[in-house]
Amino acid sequence: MAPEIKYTKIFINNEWVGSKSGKTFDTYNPHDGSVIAKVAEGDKDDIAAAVAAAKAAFHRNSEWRLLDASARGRLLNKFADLIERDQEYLSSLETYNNGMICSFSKFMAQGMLPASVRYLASLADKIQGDTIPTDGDLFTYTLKQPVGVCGLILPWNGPMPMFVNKVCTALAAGCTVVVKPAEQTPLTALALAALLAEAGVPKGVVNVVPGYGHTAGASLTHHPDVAKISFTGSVEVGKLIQQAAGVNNLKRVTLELGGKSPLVIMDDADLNLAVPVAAHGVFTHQGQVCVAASRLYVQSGIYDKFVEAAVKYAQTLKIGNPNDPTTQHGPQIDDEMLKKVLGYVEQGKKEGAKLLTGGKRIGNTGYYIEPTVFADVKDNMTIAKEEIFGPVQSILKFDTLEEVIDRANNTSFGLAAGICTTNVNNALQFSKHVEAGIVWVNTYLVFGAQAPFGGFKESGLGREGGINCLDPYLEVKTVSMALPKKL
Ligand code: TXE
Repeated sequence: MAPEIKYTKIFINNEWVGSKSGKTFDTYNPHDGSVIAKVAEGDKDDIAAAVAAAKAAFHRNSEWRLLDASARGRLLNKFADLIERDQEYLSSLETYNNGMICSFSKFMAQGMLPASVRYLASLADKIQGDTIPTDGDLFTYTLKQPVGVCGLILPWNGPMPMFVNKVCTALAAGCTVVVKPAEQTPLTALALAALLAEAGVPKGVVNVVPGYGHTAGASLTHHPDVAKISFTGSVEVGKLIQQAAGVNNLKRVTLELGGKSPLVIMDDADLNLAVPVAAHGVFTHQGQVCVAASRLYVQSGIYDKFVEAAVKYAQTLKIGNPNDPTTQHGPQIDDEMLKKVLGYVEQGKKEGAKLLTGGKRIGNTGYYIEPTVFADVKDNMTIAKEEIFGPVQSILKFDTLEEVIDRANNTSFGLAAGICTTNVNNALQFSKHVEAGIVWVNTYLVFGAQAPFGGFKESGLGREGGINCLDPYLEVKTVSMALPKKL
């Protein structure tokens, strides 16, 4: 049964309002392409109202600024409790609006998201400065203070985790936020905002403005009262955001961008482990994952055997309605991405890669694509260079570890990497020399809020998660006080 759609408006000052223009946009169900709801379409004026609310909530005498740090932590813990309470609803809404298979959206709402929120909540009262032994008769210390109003721009591929991680990091640091969810997937962001209000977040601290990137998103990035932008999305838009920060008020910028992540399978790998790890790495969420293992390097000694097993594995994935708990492979997000991914498949064939399974659209309703495996892919082929963001496994052959490290690094991306090997030296060498923000050994796609996440090179700027994750949301202030005599 379809989940009830409770919220479709803009959320400002803990109230639901229509867009100032009166405009709405349709949001869709990727399973069948049907319209789910009309959502208020925010633009420049709505962003201005949301930023004004967030700015007022950040005033030094505001309820939010006067709250004890530990109280911010408790408030976030309450939010985690509410996510757990509403886990069924939230996961069904995510599946409905995003096409994420329900076993995955449930895993998030039940465990991963509350755990992340609780971790971030635990950091709220650990923000500490230093006392510093400066020369002379001075007492010097540092204060770490929230940077101010943060603009959080979200992608469609993980609407709930993106909202939860970005918002709770900013709130733990004491900032206020304006969130711009992706135009494809506004619904869970709105439902989560309602839970934050229920948890007791004062008005104006969290504001959510659904709308398009070039309008609402761009005005957030250009707004002079926004102190920081945290963005997850394409490299192209990431660059626009950094430019906007540069020509305006030098906003702080955190960017989580795309990838073309290499996974290396050594001759000595355990194939019973490596084949599913590689499939999980690229087919999870239909390949719509920034860290997708989209360049699969297999060593020559096991190449043929591996390719055969990889094809068989891809063919066993159960494709179907994402609401069915046994489904392993659901739809792509929309028609645009469907066409884009199928375009890459055609390009792969044209450039001489060997298509061994999949490669076609399934049916005519919804946006389903068969899990696809290409072998004999070469480094200079388009499918080995560009982010496909779809269920396409591209297998390349290599001979030595030295060679594969160079080839793995020969890209402008640097988000994730992986290696399957039973030789610890291979694992250590590869992990040291590969240019990537996260490296997995004999596993792939495992995350924890306790560990930093982010990319080298054009895959991003800064890190999210981990013990230092509040730092990008804080300014450091040095205070030096003259004393009659050194202490
Ligand atoms: O991303 P966009 P799209 C990659 C993936 C995908 C490609 C395009 O390869 O195929 O990007 O996806 C907002 N100013 N990733 O078009 O456009 C937009 O409204 C401010 C990787 O969906 O970058 C949305 O909220 N904001 C990725 C968000 O940016 C703007 C996740 C992302 O949209 C804007 C998604 C502008 N000028 C896509 N233009 C990952 N790293 O996980 C757009 N936006």
